[in-house]
Parts: sequence; structure tokens; C-alpha cells
Amino acid sequence: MRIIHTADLHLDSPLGTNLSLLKQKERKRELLYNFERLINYAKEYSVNMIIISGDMFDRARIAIKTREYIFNLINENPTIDFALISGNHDEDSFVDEMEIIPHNLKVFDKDFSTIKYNNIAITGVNYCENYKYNNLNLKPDDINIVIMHGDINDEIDLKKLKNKNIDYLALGHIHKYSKGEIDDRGIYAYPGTLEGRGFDESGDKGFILLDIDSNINMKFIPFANRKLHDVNLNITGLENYQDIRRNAELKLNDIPQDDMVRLRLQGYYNLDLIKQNEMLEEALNEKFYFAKVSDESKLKINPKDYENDISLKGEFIRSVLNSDLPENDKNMVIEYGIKALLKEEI
Ligand SMILES: [Mn+2]
Repeated sequence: MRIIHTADLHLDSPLGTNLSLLKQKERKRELLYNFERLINYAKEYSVNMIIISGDMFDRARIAIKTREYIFNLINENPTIDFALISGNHDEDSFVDEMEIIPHNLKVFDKDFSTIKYNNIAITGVNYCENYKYNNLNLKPDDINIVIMHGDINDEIDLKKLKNKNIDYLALGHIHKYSKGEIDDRGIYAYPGTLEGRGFDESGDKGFILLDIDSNINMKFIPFANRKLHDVNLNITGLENYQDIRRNAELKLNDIPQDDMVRLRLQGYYNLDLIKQNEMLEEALNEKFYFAKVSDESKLKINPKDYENDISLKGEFIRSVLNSDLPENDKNMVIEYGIKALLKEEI
């Protein structure tokens, strides 16, 4: 048996204010279309089941066109079974509002229940805050897959799942791929989201492919339509905007143009560096689907440089450095003051 394990698709989620309205809509459609791409992959690789470990939707209220699109995809692919539990975001509303549940959509309840495929037992439970671990009784001779939603450091207690004959615990909730051991027999895994939405979901995103014969082989498959990249650039020692831009382009050289990039400027820069972050952001937006520049760099001030500076700038810097301001605030006050003197926007 071959299974895809996915979770946290968060379909129809708002995509934040970073993107233009047009691109927000486009990304929403891309996120939805991922489910169709996933089914196409399943057909191509003879996958028997797609497990969705909760948070398939972002909220309990699902747009009718989204519901219908997903419902039809499931309904039109009867050779694939879909095992779906609800997560903390989507409650039960997708299934609750269906007049007929397609026979290949396997849904679960508030307590553990099992569906069997020969000696493979798929057990699932909808999200809750207090799982009834005592009601989870799995046969030692079966290959046992258990589907749950939650954080293993919070509502899911891995200790209570030890020695329960679990072979694979298909988890959802954490948006980054990770895996670990439950006991001598079983492992748990989070596939992460299928596609990153914000820069807090950067890096490879995809699903887990399980091949089951006498044992379980698992493999992470990167699948996102676009990848988000969170890249640091140290600007210490750089002298002007062109310098920053060259270094940025060098650093981002290998990133495909359809991807999304956040460039974080870091390090310490000299007072005479004029950064032109908006111009840099514009230039990067021409190269990539979306780019954003976050300036986290700090001004480097050497008080000795201004000991004998008789200009207004020198006078200003000396008076701030000698003031009672907290050390952290001094550089910020100097930076804004200097920018004001240079008639720059603050
Ligand atoms: Mn969740």
C-alpha cells in the first residue's frame, strides 16, 4: 500500500498584507490547485490513500466554491481513499455540511476509530484538547497507522502513546517537516504545510510518501509550487547602494525567479552609507515573483571619530553619546538625527 501523508493545507487562508491584492488572489488559487496537483501525483505514482492530518481548511467557514472544488476532486477520484481528520482550525464543518459523503472520503470522530485494509489498520481521531488515550487499542500483529492533530509538546502526550503498537503516527499542526521516535516500534512525523504562505514558512515544503509492505518506508517529497526564501545579507563594510545590490544579487543568484524572497540586511554599517532599501526592493521585485527587504542592520558609531569633529553632526553625536540615554537607544537617536540632518526620510 502506498500512502501520501499531508496536513495543514490551510486552504482559503488570508495571505497577509505583503502581497498585492492580485497576487494574494493568485496565491490563494495556487494553494487550492496544490490539492489537484497532489491527486495527479497520487494517480501517477499509484498512491492508494491520501491522509490529511487536520487543518485542511483555514477556518470553520469555508467558501462554497472552495468546498465544491475539493468535494468534486475527491468524488471524481474514487480509486484514491482520503482519510481526513479535523484540526484546531477547521473543526468538522467540511463534512458536516455535505449531503452525501463520498465513499472514498474516510472521516473520523471525537474518539479513536479504525478502518482496515487487510492487515493495515488506519486509526484516526478529530482534534481535541484531551485525547482519550485509554481508548486506543491496536492489535500487535497489524501495521498500525494513527492520525492525530496537535503539538507533541502540548495537547499530544507521546508518553501515553508508547507501547501501543503504533508503527506510524501521522501528525498535523506543526508547519515544518519533522520526525522522531515514539518507542522501539513506532515513529511519528509532521509533513509540514504543503506550501509556505509567509516567510515564517520558508524552505522546502511538501508531503511524506509512505511505502508499506512488511514494514514502512517513508520519504519527504518537496512539492510546493513556489518556495519562500529567508536570506540574510551582512552589509558590514559595504560602501554604497550599488555595493549592497551587487552583494544581494550574488547571494540570491541560485533562487528561481518564480520564488519569493525576503532579504534581511544585517551587520553594522557606517554612518555615510546611504542604503536605498526601497530601490533595492524594487530591483529584486523585478527579478522574483515577490521580494521584500527587511533592514535589521545597525549603525556602527565610533565615538573617537567625532571627538574633534566641529561640524553640527559632530556636535550632535557627541551630545548623544555623552547623554544619559540607555546604550541601545543612543545609536538609534544618532541614526535618526543624522538622517534628519541629511534631509532623508525617517
Ligand atoms: Mn493546527
